[in-house]
Order: sequence, then C-alpha cells, then structure tokens
Amino acid sequence: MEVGELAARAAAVLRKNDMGGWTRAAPNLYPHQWSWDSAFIAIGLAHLDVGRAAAEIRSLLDHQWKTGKVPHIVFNPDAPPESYFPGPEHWASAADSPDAPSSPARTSGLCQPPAHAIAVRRILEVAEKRGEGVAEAREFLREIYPKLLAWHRYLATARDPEGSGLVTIFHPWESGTDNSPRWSAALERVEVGEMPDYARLDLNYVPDPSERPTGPEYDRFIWLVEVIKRNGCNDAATYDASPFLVKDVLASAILVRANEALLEIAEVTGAPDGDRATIRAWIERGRAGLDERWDPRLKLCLDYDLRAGEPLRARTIAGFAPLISGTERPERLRALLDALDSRAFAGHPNLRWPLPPSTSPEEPEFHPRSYWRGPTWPVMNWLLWWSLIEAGEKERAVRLKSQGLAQLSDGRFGEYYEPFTGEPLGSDGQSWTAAVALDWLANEEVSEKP
Ligand code: 9WN
Repeated sequence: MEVGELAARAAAVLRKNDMGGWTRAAPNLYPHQWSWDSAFIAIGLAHLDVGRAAAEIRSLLDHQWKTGKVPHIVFNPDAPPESYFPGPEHWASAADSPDAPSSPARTSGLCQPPAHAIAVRRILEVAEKRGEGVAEAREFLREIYPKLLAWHRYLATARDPEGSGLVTIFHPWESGTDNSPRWSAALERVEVGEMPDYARLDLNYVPDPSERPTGPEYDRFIWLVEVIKRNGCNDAATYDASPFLVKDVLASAILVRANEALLEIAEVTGAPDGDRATIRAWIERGRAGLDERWDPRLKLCLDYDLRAGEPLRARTIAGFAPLISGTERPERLRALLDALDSRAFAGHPNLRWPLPPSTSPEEPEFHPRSYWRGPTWPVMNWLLWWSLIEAGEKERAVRLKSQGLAQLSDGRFGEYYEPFTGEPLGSDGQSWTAAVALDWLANEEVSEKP
C-alpha cells in the first residue's frame, strides 16, 4: 500500500476508536482507556491534531490516584458489563480506596509502564516540526508537568522502597507484557487461593485461544487482582502481601527515558531547580539499577524476583532494557546490538521480516501465536526504533522502521503479528499500532488531517 493511503487508514483507525477526548485501545477487545496505550496513541495523534493529542493524556491523568499512581485502565462508563473482564464492577473496591481519584469514571487499581512523559515531550516536538499548535503544546506541558512529576515520584517511592532505581510490579498486567515467559517462574510460585468464579470475555473476540493467555495463567492473574483488592489497593500492604513481587526492567528503562523527557519538560515550564535535581537523581539511579541486572552471558538485562531473591532468566524483548534506557557503556550497547541481530531475535532465519519477536524463538517457552510469548508487537518495534535513534544508531533505526512499516502495509493494524508468517493476530484496528504507524509515516514526510 502506498504511504499516503496507509497514513489515511491509520488516521481512520484512531478516529473510529475515538470516544470523545480519549481513545479505546481496540474496537471490541479493549473498550476502555489503557494507560501506556494512551501514551503511544497521543504520539500518533500529535500528527493529526495537537489539541486532541494533549486531550488523550489529560483525560488519563484526570484519573490519577492521590498517591500519584496513573491507573492501568480508566473504564468507559458506557461500555456494557459483558464487554471486558475484569471490568469496573470487579474493581469496585479500587473506587473505595482512600487513594482513589475523586473523578466519576472508575479505574483499575494497577498501573502500567510510564511512557507518558515521552509522549508529552513528543507532542511539543511534533508541533515544533510542523509549525502548528506550538503555543498550545507549551501550555499543555505547563499544565501537565506537576501530574507527571507526581507519577514519577510515586514510582520512585511506593514502587521502589529499596531505592534500587527499578520499578516493582505487583501483577504481570502492570508490565504490559502479561503472559511473557519473563514472569513464568514467578507465576509458578503463586498459589491460587479461594476466590469467586469468574468468566473470561477475551475469547469472545479472539476465537483462537492459542493467541491469548491460558486458563491457568488467567487464574493467577485474577487471583493476584484478588490479593490486591483484599489489601485495599494499598501499595505498602500489597508490597508485604503479594506473592508476585518483581523488579521490571522494561518499565524501569522506560522510566529512565521518561525522566529525561520530564527534565526537558521541566526546562520548558521553568520548574524549580530542586525538581530538576530530583529528576536527575532518578535517572542516575535508574541506569545504575539496570546495570545491576545485566546478564553478560545472555547479553540481556533480566527482571528480578523479589520474593525468590533471584533473577528471572528468560530471553525476551524486555532484555533490551538498557538499549531503551540508553547506556553510557559503549561495550554494552555493542553487546545489545549483537543480541538484537542474532538468531535469538531479529536475525532468526525464518522470520517474515527481520523484526525482534517478543520472546526469542530459541527460548523453550516460545510460541509464535501466543501474545507476548513470540509474536512481534509493532509498538515494541517503535520503541526500539526510537531507542536506536537516541543511541545514534540511525541506519539500523531506518532499517527497523522500514521493516516495521512493511509489516503494517496490509492496513489492518493488528495488535501483534505471527513472526514467521506475518499474520496479524489478536485484535485488528488496534489503536497504538495505528498510532506508531502514523509517527513512522510522518517521519517519511507524510501527514494526514483527521
Ligand atoms: C490487560 C491494551 C492492553 C495493553 C497490554 C496488553 C493487553 C490487557 C489484556 O492489552 O493487556 O491489561 O486484557 O490482555 O498486554 O500491553 O496495554 O491494549
């Protein structure tokens, strides 16, 4: 498909999923607003309408918790109860928490990787590049800065009481890579207790169950929600009680870059020097924390299970965390690029396009159709493309982008793709897939009005 047509189709996906100031993650499978999806969606929207891109982040942050937490889902009050599980009824206790937001729409009690400051800075960058909406974007940065600062402070404190620089998560959903083998060993240690029966709804929309997490995985997901609810969605109590307590290197790497973006936002908005010193310290601590989780044999970074006191050894896309955070060690960058090119990832000879699968095809738990266990995710390709540019690896970045666009050239904007056949899987018309396509295409000097 010609690039102008692809951009027009991507814009149409975002228009169709626009619920009036916020965007559902997918037309049927995900009828609510998801946290990190919104960040990528805002990046795509910036090319169509700066005000609308700002509204996407604003509407999410309107539901920020009093602790600073940005919820992983803001529920659509108009979505029928049978559309998504666990929905607002299941999360009713989150609304009862003294920390919950006073906004009328309900939220989940979890959070997701903090890509939002990266998106906010990009809204200004795109406005400046296009010479449109610059004043509006700057005004938005001023408005949103305190909320972003509170969000990052929450992650640096409530989610890192050890001061390790790494984000702790209480649930695989908080990683955004739900059924990844990253979490297998930690999840196996979780014993599912007594809980009410539940009915999954995701398989109503994705008829091939092999594309979604399994029943035993879902039991653990729902049990961990139960534990968090029984602890009143209180961070300290959940920290003590949750059988799943891990340091997430991907979220931590995104936080490092988000803090860099926040530092620039602080400059633009003239924030106090004290804030800037705090943010700089968070960046330093984040990079140091990731250094500690480096595995020289795998040439990847590994998550860490706080309950078992051991690293979680799985070769997944999250292992590229130091590439995403940026590293001051040239030899580490070299090792990461070697790992990326190797047959364990984008160099595997049977791939439809040389794009890194979410889990290495050489990993025993690899499954080419199963969600985060193998399929290629366009949003991850975007993150790696952007990280390669930040690392000064322009040629590689250009190659990755052109392969990433080739993958999307059928205009279906799948949620994820079978890495060997290129078949789109999960939901079609996935908002963040369309959004990253728009950002890539805009870098090809193509833009579309909504
Ligand atoms: C649970 C919305 C979200 C993404 C996640 C992805 C998937 C939800 C689900 O969809 O997770 O949060 O029900 O499977 O794993 O990354 O944010 O697109």
